[in-house]
Amino acid sequence: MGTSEWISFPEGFLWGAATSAFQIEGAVAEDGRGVSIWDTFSGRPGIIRNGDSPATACDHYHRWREDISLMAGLGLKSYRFSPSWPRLQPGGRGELSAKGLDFYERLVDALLQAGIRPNLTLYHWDLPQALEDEGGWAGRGTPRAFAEYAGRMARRLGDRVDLWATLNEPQVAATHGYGLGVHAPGRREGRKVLNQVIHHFLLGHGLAAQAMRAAAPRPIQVGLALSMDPIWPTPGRPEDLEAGERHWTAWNDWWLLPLLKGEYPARAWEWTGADVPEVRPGDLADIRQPLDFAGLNYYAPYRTTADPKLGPLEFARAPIPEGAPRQDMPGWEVFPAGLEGLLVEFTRRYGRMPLYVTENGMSIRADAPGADGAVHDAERVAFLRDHLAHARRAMDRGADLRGYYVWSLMDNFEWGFGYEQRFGLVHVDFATLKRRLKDSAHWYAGTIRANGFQAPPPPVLESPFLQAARAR
Ligand code: IFM
Repeated sequence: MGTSEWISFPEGFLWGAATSAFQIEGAVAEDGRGVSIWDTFSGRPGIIRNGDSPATACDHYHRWREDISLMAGLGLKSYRFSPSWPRLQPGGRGELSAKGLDFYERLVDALLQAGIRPNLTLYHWDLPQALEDEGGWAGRGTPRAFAEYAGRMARRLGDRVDLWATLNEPQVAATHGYGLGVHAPGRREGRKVLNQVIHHFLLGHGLAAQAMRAAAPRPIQVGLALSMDPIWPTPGRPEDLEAGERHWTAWNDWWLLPLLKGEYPARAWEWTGADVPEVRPGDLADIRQPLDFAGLNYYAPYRTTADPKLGPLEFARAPIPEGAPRQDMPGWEVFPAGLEGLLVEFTRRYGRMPLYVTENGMSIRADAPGADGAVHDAERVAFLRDHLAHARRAMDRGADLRGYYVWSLMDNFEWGFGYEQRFGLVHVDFATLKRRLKDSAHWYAGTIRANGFQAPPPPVLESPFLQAARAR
């Protein structure tokens, strides 16, 4: 390594790691847990790689004490997790189940006792099947039920949990679940229904935020975790920049403008024509609730490129540049400057507001203990170091970044990829369920302790949007 510098973070920066219920808990039929769309979907033949079953996952439902000890050992300041909705409301409505509540209350109490601040995401994709049977997110019943659930949860846990996200990556839940059909519930709807699903996710967020604030016994912070398209058109190609700008309007603004301003982007609405969703009076006011923070999940850039064959709402992706590093998720390039670009670009377009990187991480399929018993994931160490270095520079450039969560605390059930893709700081042997800290976990623990790390200065790679804005 050439020259390197000390990169330090402000006092109180929230160092965390993240998981989600369906990916780690297991115990799918225990203590009255209901069925979620992911139980149904993953049970269909041929859906999950290698026929892997989520029934046990990391067995966190039984091993949560050990998992909290691991977190405490790492020195985590915060842990981002999601409760399982069907464990709390097996049919998606009504009183919260006593056993379900008991589990999450014990978890939260133990986190607090270990000095770890819980950051709770209410919806990480495990919709109760009973609600999908009524139409799921394509209908208005689901956002209403979600708000009712959110209010009940905030009433019960709002005295101890102060950081709440309504939804995780609703963009992915909508497109993959209701458009492409590769995530639960596996529907392949046309554009019109998909836009309605998106509208109902937004509505669900807004109704839930209101219900949570009304019900919480003390003030809580409410936001959501977004997977925006981290658009990075090819610098110096005006046609790509134009395509990228259109992509940003039609996709990122489609989610962000209703949330922040209570309106859909007018240009994109025109392009959408007859496929616009039904928006009832009052919906947009319900959607636009004060956001205490925005969570941004970042993995890989979207290199939008112009393609004259495509309509205004379609986007083409340029191939990953030759020789560029990749992670093991198919098509995911490693591009740390993209995180800086996203944080800076978000702030430039939507204004300065508290931000968290609610997910960032790298999958290495081959992670396994070596002869010395350790897991040497040097690439993940470099990945985390480089992304954090760029995130830190984004802070100097005006992004109000308050914390960072590694995806994931431990290897887990990676949806359609089953257990094949490993994102964890902690290695899980899925045969024995033994946990083992990887080298990246040790590196992260040292970083948290020192509130900084030694790294080569990150390259200056300005977002093409900003370059263009400057040139104007
Ligand atoms: O595992 C997922 C997570 O559930 C949502 N964000 C992306 C991660 C990696 O694919």
